Amino acid sequence: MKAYFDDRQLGHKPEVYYRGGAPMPHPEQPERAILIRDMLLDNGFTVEKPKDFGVGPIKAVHDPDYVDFFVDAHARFLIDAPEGAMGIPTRHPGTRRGRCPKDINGAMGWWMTDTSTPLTENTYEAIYWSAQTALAATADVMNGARAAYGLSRPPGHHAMTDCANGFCFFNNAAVAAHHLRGRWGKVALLDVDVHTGNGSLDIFYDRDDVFFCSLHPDPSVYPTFYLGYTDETGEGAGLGFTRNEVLNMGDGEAEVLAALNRGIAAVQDFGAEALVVSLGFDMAADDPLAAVQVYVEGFAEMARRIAAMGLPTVLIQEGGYLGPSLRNNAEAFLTTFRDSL
Ligand code: SP5
Ligand code: ZN
Repeated sequence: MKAYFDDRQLGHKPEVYYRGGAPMPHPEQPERAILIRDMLLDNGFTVEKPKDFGVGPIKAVHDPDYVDFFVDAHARFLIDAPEGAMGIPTRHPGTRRGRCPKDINGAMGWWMTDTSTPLTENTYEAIYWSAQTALAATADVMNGARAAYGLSRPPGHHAMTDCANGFCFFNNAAVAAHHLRGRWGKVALLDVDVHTGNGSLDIFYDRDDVFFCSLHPDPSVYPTFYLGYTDETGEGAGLGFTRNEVLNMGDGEAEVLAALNRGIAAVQDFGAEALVVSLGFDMAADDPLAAVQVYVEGFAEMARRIAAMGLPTVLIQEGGYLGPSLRNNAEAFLTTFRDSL
């Protein structure tokens, strides 16, 4: 199983975001990716740079104007902001009626729904190559590899077709899932990051060709807030093709693995021919954003069960923050997955 990563993904450098009304150190740091990349190399993985698949596959799941906005957004923001400042919106439209203004502060609020996706000098380059990394892993699987891992960073699963949130800009896993449709008719996206894959849910909500299942605690308690409830099962042609496996805060491995089994069964009932996994390690008990309690052996067991599905599989990195066990958990999941193929 090959892995993909590009150093340009390190260029996004968020410092703070606002939580509970206060600026907090931003957990989504470039060191996360360095730590996982070094672990991969120490374990004999080949880590390749992605080739450039262009902006087309990104615009296949995102509003083209949303994608283009990021190209020069930080440069435009700096015209009237102090040198080195991060672009964080403070005003939001609250509706899609209306228009995106030319004013950069208005435009930031149009395309972002929270303060956790600050624009920094090289944010566009980082999110572009994060998506290319996902596409390289996807292409590898489309070309016949049983599985591939995209060390995407910044993460993607909170990003919707036209708005950034939850540390996410381009929805790497959604780009991958849609791209897989170029070879397979039925694709599943299984999201085991501890947070709701609200962006992925939204992108595929009315589609019957990509089945989406996310595991996460009650969204009203652990704040994805707006999406991820059990009764959200899709709409229109997509009715029955979305599934939320809702956990409780503090759940242990038994509950998480039981939810995973239900998710796997649902993916199999759908008849998936290929699989994308939104792979967060923030289910860890000691993650800085901890909400449930998975330990190193739990991650290995998740890997075994997902690998045992026997599907062509693209693993896309999502969350998982700089806690004491991040490296061990990533190592347990990825080496066990590789050794189970
Ligand atoms: C990709 C990803 O993992 N995005 C995460 C977005 C998380 N936003 C919610 C953070 C709420 C944190 N509550 C934390 C309690 C820490 N003690
Ligand atoms: Zn997460």
